[in-house]
Amino acid sequence: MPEPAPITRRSRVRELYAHPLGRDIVDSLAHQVGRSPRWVDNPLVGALRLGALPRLSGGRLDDAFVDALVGLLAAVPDRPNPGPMPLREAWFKEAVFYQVYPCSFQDSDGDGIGDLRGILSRLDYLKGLGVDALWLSPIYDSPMDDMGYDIRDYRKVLAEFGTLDDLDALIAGLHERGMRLVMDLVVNHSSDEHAWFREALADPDSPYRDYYFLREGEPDTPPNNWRSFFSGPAWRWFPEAGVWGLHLFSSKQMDLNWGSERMRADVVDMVRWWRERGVDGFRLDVINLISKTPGLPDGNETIGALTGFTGLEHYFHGPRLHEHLRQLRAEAFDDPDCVAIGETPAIGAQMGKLMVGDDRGELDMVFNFEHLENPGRTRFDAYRYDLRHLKRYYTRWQADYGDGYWMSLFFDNHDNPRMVSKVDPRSEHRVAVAKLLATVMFTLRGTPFLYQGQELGAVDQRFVALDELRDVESLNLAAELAATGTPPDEVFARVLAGTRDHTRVPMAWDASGGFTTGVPWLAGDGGHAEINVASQEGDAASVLEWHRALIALRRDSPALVYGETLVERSGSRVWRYRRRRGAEEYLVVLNLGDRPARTAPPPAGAELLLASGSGTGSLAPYEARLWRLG
Ligand code: TEU
Repeated sequence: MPEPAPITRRSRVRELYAHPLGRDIVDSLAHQVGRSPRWVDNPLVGALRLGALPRLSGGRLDDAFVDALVGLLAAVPDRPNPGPMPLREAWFKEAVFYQVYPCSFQDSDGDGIGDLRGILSRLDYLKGLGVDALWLSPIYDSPMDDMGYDIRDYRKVLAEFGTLDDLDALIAGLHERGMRLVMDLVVNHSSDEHAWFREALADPDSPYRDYYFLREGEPDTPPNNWRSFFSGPAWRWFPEAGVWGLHLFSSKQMDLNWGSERMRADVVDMVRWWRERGVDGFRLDVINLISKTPGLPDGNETIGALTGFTGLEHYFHGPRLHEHLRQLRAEAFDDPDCVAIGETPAIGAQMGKLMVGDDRGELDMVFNFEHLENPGRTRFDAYRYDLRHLKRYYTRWQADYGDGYWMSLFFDNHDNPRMVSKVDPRSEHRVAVAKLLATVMFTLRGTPFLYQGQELGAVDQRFVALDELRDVESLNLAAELAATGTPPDEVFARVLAGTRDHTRVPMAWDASGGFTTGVPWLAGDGGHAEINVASQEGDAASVLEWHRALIALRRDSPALVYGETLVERSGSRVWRYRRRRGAEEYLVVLNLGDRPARTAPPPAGAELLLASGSGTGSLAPYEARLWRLG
């Protein structure tokens, strides 16, 4: 394959689109402004030169934007297409993962905060559901400014969660049951209370000084114009040391400098230490953000306005990202059985492939987020999610990811409201929507990741006031909106639409809660008292039993794990696809809307395995059906 020509101002839009990063950027911009990326296929659009975009966009894009784009693509070398790669089998492709949010899963000592002993006591429930691997959100020692994503000591367990002995017991408990443990690895930043940071701040000559981005200066002028994901500037002034410190997230989450070789070596040591404790893999928090453009130049204002995050182009896919990931893989997760899942906000399919390709030696899977919102929408918009977007998105991704790349499949996590509520908040549709989403997750190609409570069809919490919320992102956003004069009821409505606390409420084990004997740290039960484990267990019509059935089926069906995906033609409101491997074949038919829909019957001889409605004739609203064809 010839090396593609470098992208310059004279390049054409179609050349930009042929570059992996360029393509993702175009797709993502199209997504943000609510347009189909297919406009690039129009020969007139494809022939446009990048340098002409400012004039043609009527001022929405400026010259600085084009320069930023060109600079970005130059910093990320393209790679020749590796050609077809064989399908590699692996435990983590066959496994069902389940994310536990430690604060809210099970409290064992009545302090209202979930803990490791509590999780241990629920392993049989998870095993019974068919879960193979548990992903634990951070349990490390932390001041909990961002619920543990601000780590004070990477080798210690937060006292409220238990001890290292409890963690060892959890690992043993999982392994005895044939299950595995994936830990959250948060190394884009550490807490400002981490010993490295305290030493770096206290002593300009400390070897830890270059573990972070600390810049001397004046209290009124931050070193650049970057914005934090959690509102406000990405810089905090430390008057005691006369320095600014970079924090892309909260002001207590200081970004680590991956340019420091010693810092990287310390991270590798720490990861190896966890590996030796028996951990089977890692979910790498915001791992695509670790490499920053040297010199930390100002972000382009147009990109800032389009994305809401000024500076993004200088770190979302930085110049040394792939080098750092390869080092981490080679030195810390050299065992192919140790799974590495990257959490990668703001990247698209092509950049994802650069990290997970079997030829890359980097990660095994990434979490992308574009399917979680409809085009033109953000998490803080209150709207009904249109499932036709999900169909388009997954159809595209499944076709684009050949055998050499593997996808993660997920809807709920600790950073997003419940997908069921976003699709249709009306309680009469809850069960059908939850079953439809589960059907997609367990029958498409990719590894399913359940989030606690999703298996029950849990819905958003009905918070009634701002003071019920605990999440730093929500509270900062509320303060920012209030400061710009937004009326209080509007502030609350906006924050409520997207608050991460919706999914952080305690797990509902029975009608009275069952999470704690004390007062829960965050009020709520994930919806109504009737959505709980006890009321669904053994009820064949329940969302929980639907999950159990699908998971069991997937376990025994290589076609559902490794098979090719063949999308059938249908009206836009219906999604039909087959999964096939050798002689084994399945057909999935889904009604994506809230009205009945007609669809062709399955081929003669098909055996109906599961239906969330009647299984014959027209599809009921959101009905999901699954047939075995051969
Ligand atoms: O999340 C990163 C991330 O980009 C988001 O999902 C984030 O919650 C939000 O959208 C920013 O606007 C990871 C963790 O999952 C999250 O809980 C942490 O707060 C964050 O990183 C920082 O560690």
